[in-house]
Amino acid sequence: MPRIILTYFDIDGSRGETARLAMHIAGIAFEDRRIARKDWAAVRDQYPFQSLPVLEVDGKTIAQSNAINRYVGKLAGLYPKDDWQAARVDEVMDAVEDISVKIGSTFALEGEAKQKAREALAAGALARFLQQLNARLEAGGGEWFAENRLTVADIKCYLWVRWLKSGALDHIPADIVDRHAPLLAKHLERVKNHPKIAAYYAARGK
Ligand SMILES: N[C@@H](CCC(=O)N[C@@H](CS)C(=O)NCC(=O)O)C(=O)O
Repeated sequence: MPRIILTYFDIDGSRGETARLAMHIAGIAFEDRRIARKDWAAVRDQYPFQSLPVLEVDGKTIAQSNAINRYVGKLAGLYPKDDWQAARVDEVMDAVEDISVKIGSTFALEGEAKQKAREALAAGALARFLQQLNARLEAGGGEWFAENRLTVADIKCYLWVRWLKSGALDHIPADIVDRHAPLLAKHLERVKNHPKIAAYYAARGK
């Protein structure tokens, strides 16, 4: 087996978590290297693109979360071999990146500017995005995005929806998913209750 190190921040979510979960589900041994935010500035230049996650396999590194998700997804059997199904997985993962970047751009704002930007997102791009993603899920049969089974797209989407529904984002109503994407709300529960995922978070006390 190759020696695998996944480096990400010390949080149980966001861009590094899909690969972590995929490797846990498949029982792939890896070092879960977690960087504290306070240490980041000192080590940032060691990493390609000065960002995380980064995956190291037998001493060679690769960055960019979706590239990592595809690679790990293939190792874990959670990425389709069929090209069309694989493209459907890629579409969802890239779309989640797009909307995450849009939401992320509001983090630098303060006060009224942040409120306005978030309310505009909630009423516009985010609502539309949720409806589109809901439609994609429906096109895949309603339960999973591709191949009628769990793939890395489901994991990535689950993590993003979990974040949205957590109420952690000021000025974005926590019920936005239920209102615009009822299938995604059910999908969240489906992925959350996957035995390996439920056991993983239970072991982490989450
Ligand atoms: N397109 C990149 C974005 C990576 C990214 O922005 N990562 C964030 C954490 S989720 C990061 O490293 N932030 C630290 C910084 O920008 O200094 C990917 O998908 O991996």
